[in-house]
Amino acid sequence: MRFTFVALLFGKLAHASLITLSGPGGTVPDNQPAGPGFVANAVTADSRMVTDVTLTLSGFDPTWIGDLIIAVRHVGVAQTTILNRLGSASNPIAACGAATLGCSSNLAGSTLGDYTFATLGTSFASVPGIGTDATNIPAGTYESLFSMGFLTGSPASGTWRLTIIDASGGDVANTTWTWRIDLTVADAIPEPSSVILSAMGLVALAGLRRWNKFGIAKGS
Ligand SMILES: [Ca+2]
Ligand SMILES: [Ca+2]
Repeated sequence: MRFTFVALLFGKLAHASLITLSGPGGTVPDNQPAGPGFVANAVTADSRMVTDVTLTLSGFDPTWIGDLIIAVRHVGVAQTTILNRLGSASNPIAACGAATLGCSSNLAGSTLGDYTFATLGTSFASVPGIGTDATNIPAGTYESLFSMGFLTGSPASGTWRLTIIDASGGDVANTTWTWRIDLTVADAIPEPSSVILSAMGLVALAGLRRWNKFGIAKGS
């Protein structure tokens, strides 16, 4: 019980902030399996430690999600693949039959809302009708093929790159969409409120030590 109490106090000290990198979309060249595809770069000088990363696509309407290979890179540091021809052998979903062409369902961001890709999220395999050409996949947060955790654990500074490849002919994506990469970073300098909480935690620890010294808390 007492350790839980102290952990609660100190747990509030782990502050985090968000760095948002964003930009306009554009043409995703059709039937370009070897790339380069659509490429966008964004630079930050912020050197705080990255603890989480998500990618959000807004207003994006490709009509065959299995055409897409989407990756995020922290250039020269790390990368992860978010989609790799969903429903194909490289990103299999039973409902799509692991067919070479992948799932034929649609993203419909301009009418349904944003698609966010994260380490934890809805599995595309659980989307009703995912194996059907006419299905519009609901907006929401979806599980990345590979963990976004590959992009964490380093200072945020540098170039972040979004790459979207359309690897098969037909079903061309729209061009008027936007992208956003959100980097959660650990704050290097405690905010005043956390200094107060830190002091409260130290006082609490001192109190527990006193209890232990006099044996009052033992066995409780
Ligand atoms: Ca379709
Ligand atoms: Ca295509």
